[in-house]
Amino acid sequence: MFFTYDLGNMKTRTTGPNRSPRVRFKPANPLTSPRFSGPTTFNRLPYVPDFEGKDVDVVLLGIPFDGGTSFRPGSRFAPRAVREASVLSRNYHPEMAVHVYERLNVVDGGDVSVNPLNFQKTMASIEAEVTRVRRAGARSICVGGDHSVLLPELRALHRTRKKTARGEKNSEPVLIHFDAHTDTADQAWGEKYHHGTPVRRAIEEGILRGSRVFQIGIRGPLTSKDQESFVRESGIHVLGIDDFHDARKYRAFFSKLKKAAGRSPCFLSFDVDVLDPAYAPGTGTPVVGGMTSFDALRALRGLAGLNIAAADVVEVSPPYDHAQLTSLVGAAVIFEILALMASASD
Ligand SMILES: [Mn+2]
Repeated sequence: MFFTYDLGNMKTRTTGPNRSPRVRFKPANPLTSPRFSGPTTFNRLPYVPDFEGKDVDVVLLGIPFDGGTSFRPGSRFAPRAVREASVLSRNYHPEMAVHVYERLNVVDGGDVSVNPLNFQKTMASIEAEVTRVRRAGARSICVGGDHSVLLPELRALHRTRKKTARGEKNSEPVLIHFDAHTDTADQAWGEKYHHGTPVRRAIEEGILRGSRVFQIGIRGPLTSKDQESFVRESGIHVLGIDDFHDARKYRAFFSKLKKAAGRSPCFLSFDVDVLDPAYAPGTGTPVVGGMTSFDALRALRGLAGLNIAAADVVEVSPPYDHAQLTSLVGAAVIFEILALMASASD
């Protein structure tokens, strides 16, 4: 017998206020096809690269690109490794009391076509693909790739923002950024674009306001004190790792973030190096003294109710991983993001 998706779940149903029939895409059922069988897609979801017109809510995209790395390469292999780790993903999130696939049509949209020898062409391709997802009325969750992929994703979010009656773009986006680093560096070897610069470049391009950026888990050491000046001058909010472990400062930061975000579209960018290398060793630029996996999941769950419009999970580097530790983190974070999106949808 050949592997099949659980087509019984893909029946046409009547849901929602407009009672439109919706095709449901669901993960393959592990009780009929074991988790180690069949094609390896994100969360064992159907592979649907032509997702337009299918009433899809979320498209998972791989970005197998590490041409922006300044130290350890290898994140080009992350989409494949995270897909493999994600076969253990499940459906129901008990802590948030949400069944993801009862609320959302989710598919694996495949990989963005990258050019490993051409940074700018790859950036353009990422922007085009995320734009395609958004024009199809869906949200994107991209699995990098190194963190340079964030900039074209933010460009796509900016390009597809809805306009107000007066023709202005409304609801300024908020960036919620989990990372060990602020990613506000300037040049490296004379190059403006690499995985340490996407937040700075987005602010300089005017597609993101510094005061709408909330960074969590940041820690040193830094190359020089100057590295802090861009963050300070642009008004970025930082919850450094010491304050992350101070309950009062933690609560104050998240309440400030939620107040600022309101119903605005939020971009959630999760760099796995926010975790201590003990929990996520397979990453491009490890920094000791980070948070645990549980700390990260708890912080993500604290974002329930926000309008997560797009997200990414970046900097998993499988060649430096052991026993799939880091890939499993990547897969777990994807599920948390899906649960956040599901809990905020009606
Ligand atoms: Mn980063």
